[in-house]
Amino acid sequence: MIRLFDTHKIRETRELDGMWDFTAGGKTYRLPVPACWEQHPDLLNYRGRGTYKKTINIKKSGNIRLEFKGVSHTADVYLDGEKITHHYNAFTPFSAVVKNVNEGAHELRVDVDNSFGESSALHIPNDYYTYGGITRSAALEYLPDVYIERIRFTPSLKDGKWSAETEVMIKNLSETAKTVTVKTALAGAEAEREAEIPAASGTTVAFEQDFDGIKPWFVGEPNLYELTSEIFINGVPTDDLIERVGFRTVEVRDAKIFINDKPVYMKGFNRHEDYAVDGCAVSVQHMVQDMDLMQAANANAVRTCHYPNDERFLDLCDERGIMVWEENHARGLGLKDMQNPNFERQCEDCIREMIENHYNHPSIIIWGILNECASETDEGRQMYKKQYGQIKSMDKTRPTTSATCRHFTDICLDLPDIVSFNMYSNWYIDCDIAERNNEELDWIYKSGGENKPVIVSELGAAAIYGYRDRTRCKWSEEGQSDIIRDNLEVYMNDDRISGVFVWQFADCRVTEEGDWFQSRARCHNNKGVVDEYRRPKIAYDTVAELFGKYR
Ligand code: ADA
Repeated sequence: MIRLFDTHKIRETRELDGMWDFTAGGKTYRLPVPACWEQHPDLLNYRGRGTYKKTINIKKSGNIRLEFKGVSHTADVYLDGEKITHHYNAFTPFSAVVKNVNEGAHELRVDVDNSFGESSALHIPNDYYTYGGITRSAALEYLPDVYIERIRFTPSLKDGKWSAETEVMIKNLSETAKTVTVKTALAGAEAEREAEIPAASGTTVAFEQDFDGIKPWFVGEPNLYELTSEIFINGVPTDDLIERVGFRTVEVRDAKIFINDKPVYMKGFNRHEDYAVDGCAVSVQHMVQDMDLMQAANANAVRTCHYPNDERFLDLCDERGIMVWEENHARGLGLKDMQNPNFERQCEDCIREMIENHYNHPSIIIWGILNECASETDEGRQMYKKQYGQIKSMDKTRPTTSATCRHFTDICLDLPDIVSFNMYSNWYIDCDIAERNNEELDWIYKSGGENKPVIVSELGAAAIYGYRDRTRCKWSEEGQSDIIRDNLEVYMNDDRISGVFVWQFADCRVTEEGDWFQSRARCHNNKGVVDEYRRPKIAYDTVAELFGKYR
């Protein structure tokens, strides 16, 4: 399943999910797509290359588009042996358009690589696992010569009245200019315009409209609208694209976050896309289970640490009225990692693909970048600045942030709209939490964060599921619960703080490479309040209690 709603009524599409041939290490398998290859008993720790193949039957000659929602982490795609695209990064979608494909059977091949090395600046040995495979859904689309590539929907609120700009991006694959009629329909309002699309090029058709009787999207009030765009040539409908949008604004002022002019407080979890043996190919039913568990714990927000998420999860957040902090892909990269010759380009691609693909989700209210990277250095600062600049050039409507652990040394706090810090009081450092929090906030205000909202982006402690100990020692469920309780009591009762995100929702696998095994029992990050099978630890109930009690 590609999305949680239908994105086309006119364009013909077909999902490519199912069984594919797979070859690795000289052996051939039948593997499911989407899935991680680590689910196969031969490939539990396999890091390297693998080749997926599938015969696709094209039912009418013409243009096609092959869309991949996620391949981990590098993909080279071939149609009948001819390379059609290359893509890096497990966590962003990509597609390739192939013109004039003949009716009949064709071989689709995807060479996948999940190895670490210089060519991969963002997937490195880390405190989460980089799996291998076609890990999110794939689809085949039949495209007419003139087709709708994307829609951008930007709502605004003035004096209690909603208006919006809808931009329809149209592409022409043919060698002659084409005249089309573009029509949109949203919340009972229709719009129409003629447009000339130059040969082998594209254009954007924009509509500005006022709307009456709108029910806005808000936290816990997930009012969504279907936005239909269609193109007609000589009165005949030839292509369409449907989005699901919400009317809401996000603003940051007076050190607070506002949605639709109302202040909001974020009570959230950090969530990795990782589920026991499924790895990062989390199924829809498990996404729903995660969301049910998070909501039952009174959360109203989620941080997609540390990469863009599956669009179906974002769809779910839209549907549930959950606030999302979506993040580009980068965790714990020191200056040396950031100086990898591929780093800047790979970050730029990731941010572009994240915003282009996820712009219309009302649930996304913050764009985050570069979790715990080299924000204490001048070279690092240049890269933070560049990435914030790129985000603002693509989206002026959402605030930005970055989770820092460079306490007292970070020189980038003046750059984002929101300051966020990760704080493991009483796990990594034993201290008086309230005192430590005051020191942190004093430093933030003196270092560029004055008048900005502040979020505690991570707090937490580890526990091994089922390990109970009446000494309440570290690694026991009791110890984890105590630490989380003590931290939440301080932060949630501090009016200077606009939100808290517990690290983390569920235990996740980490790489054995990079020495993570030394501090990560079971080669898992065990700070989940549920384990990797979603079995709740004591801390789950503690979070539910405090999230329910405060704010
Ligand atoms: C960091 C980091 C997380 C995780 C966490 C931990 O703050 O952002 O990805 O590694 O620490 O468990 O120590």
